[in-house]
Amino acid sequence: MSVVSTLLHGSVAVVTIDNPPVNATSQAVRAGLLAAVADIEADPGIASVVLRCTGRTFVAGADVREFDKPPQPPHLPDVIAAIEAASRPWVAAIHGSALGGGLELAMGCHARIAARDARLGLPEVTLGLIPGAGGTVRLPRLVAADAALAMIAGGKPVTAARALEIGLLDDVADGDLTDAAIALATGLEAPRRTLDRPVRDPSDADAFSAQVKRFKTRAGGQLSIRHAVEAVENTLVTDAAAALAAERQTFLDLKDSEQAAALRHVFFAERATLSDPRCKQTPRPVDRIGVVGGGTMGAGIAAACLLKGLSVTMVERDTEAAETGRARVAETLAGSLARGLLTSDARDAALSRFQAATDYSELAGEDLVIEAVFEDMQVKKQVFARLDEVCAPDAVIATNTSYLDVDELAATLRDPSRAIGLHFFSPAHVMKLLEIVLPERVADDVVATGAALARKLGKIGVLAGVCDGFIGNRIMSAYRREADYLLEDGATPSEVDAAMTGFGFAMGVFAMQDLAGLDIAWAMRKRRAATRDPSERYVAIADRLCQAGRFGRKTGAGWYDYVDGKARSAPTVTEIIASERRRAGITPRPFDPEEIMQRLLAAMQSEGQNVLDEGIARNACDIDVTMINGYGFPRWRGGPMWMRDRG
Ligand code: 3H9
Repeated sequence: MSVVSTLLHGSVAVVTIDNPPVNATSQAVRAGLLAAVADIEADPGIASVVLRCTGRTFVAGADVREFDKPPQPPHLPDVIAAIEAASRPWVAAIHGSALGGGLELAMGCHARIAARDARLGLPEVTLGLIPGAGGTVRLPRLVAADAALAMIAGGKPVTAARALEIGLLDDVADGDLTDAAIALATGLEAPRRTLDRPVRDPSDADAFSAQVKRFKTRAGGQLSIRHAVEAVENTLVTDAAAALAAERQTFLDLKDSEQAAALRHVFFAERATLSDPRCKQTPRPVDRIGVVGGGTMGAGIAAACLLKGLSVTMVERDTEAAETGRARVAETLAGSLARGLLTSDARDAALSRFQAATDYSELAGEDLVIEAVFEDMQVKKQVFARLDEVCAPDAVIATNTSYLDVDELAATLRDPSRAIGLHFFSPAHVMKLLEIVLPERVADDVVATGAALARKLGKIGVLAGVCDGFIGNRIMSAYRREADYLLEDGATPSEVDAAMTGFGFAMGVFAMQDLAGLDIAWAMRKRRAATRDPSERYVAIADRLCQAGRFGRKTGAGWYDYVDGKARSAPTVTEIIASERRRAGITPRPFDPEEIMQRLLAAMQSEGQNVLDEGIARNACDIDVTMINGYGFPRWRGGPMWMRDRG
């Protein structure tokens, strides 16, 4: 069967692309489309054309797997040009997603109609690219330049309703999409070519300049965003042919860039984290979730589940704590409502699926229960014991611990095979990463259940073995330790933080500690002091800060002083660092940002290798995905292990 086929409905030719999984414009599709154009042009009986796809989506873009190989003709811009130049009108019928080259194809058609739940976007920047088949030239001719810039430089798709509102779609279909597209095509007399339209200036010139500036700032070191902005600016002042040529050249240059290779690596790595055969087993049900603990983490987990349509019962120790937990959940959902992420009806529906209780017996009917109580082994063991009593025998019992020994916890259950670690990141309803921690005796279908929950929540699940800190926190501890060494060796907190933000982290390690609070890590260090290897280098600067009551932003002072919420370098900290250097007999020396980053990266990579050697992570890709989605490692650099392996 050909990947592109044509059927006649009266005088309307329906051209169908069938290239699973996402109808990417692979070479065979491009060739098939070009042949279809030629056949249709040669048939005088055809009055108009509908372009549609089978399967779950319209064309989701160019075939990313082809980007590592030399381009094969026919090239997508030429295929789109042939469709646009056709003598009969073509209508794109969009279901699922029209992304990247898929949307460019649709914009080369002479009209567009979409199913109500379709999404349209140009996500190329997220792959280190800009659109390469006319997207930056055609979109600003269909929609105002500000809306075009938001889509091209932001990379986020828009809903069908929004696409209709801004002029990207001609219609939205509620019934059968192909029938509606045929009706639309039948009513069109002549092709209206997008490239013949004038560019649509921004609705507000000043706001547009500010938007351009915002994107350039947000780009940081990511080249694709910067180039995307420049391509739109160029389209507004250049004729279409010159703008197309410039866009194509930039696309080809970026396609071969290190950043695009890194982002492609991340794209495929994120989709492969749950490829373990256990994740493909039939999972246990995960519709009804129990959460023990209504603190920040518990409430965040509850909200994450409610936002994805699950039912949640939260249990707290007393009525007051249950009420506080309920209020936290309601507040989180209100925040999502305010940001337009859900409607008020959906919020009300979510709240109707939620109850906060004080009696563990309320958890008897839940499919999976996650404990999110205080990070203390004894407290967590008590919770597990209660859960073992009340939960159904096949319910999965999960812990949200970020460090503790999940094997030890699992062993407290009569059936340890139903225990698993589900390490969410805060805020749990926002952060994409979910470490699925596998104790030794976990049942295969419990692993599948953890994976199924990650998918349901729209999170990237990464399988991790049991150790202190699993994948992410363990690597994080190693580079934090290295950052402390750097301080003692001569760098300042702000130099380390600036090196990290210069590298692409949103925040440096010391500013981050100030945000999270220094006291929890201090308490942990004190607990572990007795078991510390005395021959290992230990930097006590953070302890000295805590002894001085500097717990971070919440106390107005930590690694920095905070005045009106702004961080300033702190003379007290400078003194503490100097005295610790003297105590350790270290003569400080200057560090440049490159050396700082080299040392932090080397620490991450070497701990990453330990994590691999011990089988805590399945592969290096999972480590990269973890550090990017849980710890702010810049995505466009591909992750620490990718950087190491690229040399
Ligand atoms: C572009 O278009 C450049 C043009 O401007 C210029 C050209 C000249 N290629 O995500 P899923 C695979 S750049 C190859 O789990 P979902 C994916 O690896 C492109 N393969 O499904 C996975 O494979 P496997 C711009 C692709 O339902 C399977 O499909 N477009 C591609 O959660 C299912 O993927 C994009 O960036 C691809 N383009 O989400 C869109 N896309 O089964 C990227 C997916 O072996 N794609 N695969 O693991 C997506 O955003 C999502 O896949 C989509 C479906 C929303 C479509």
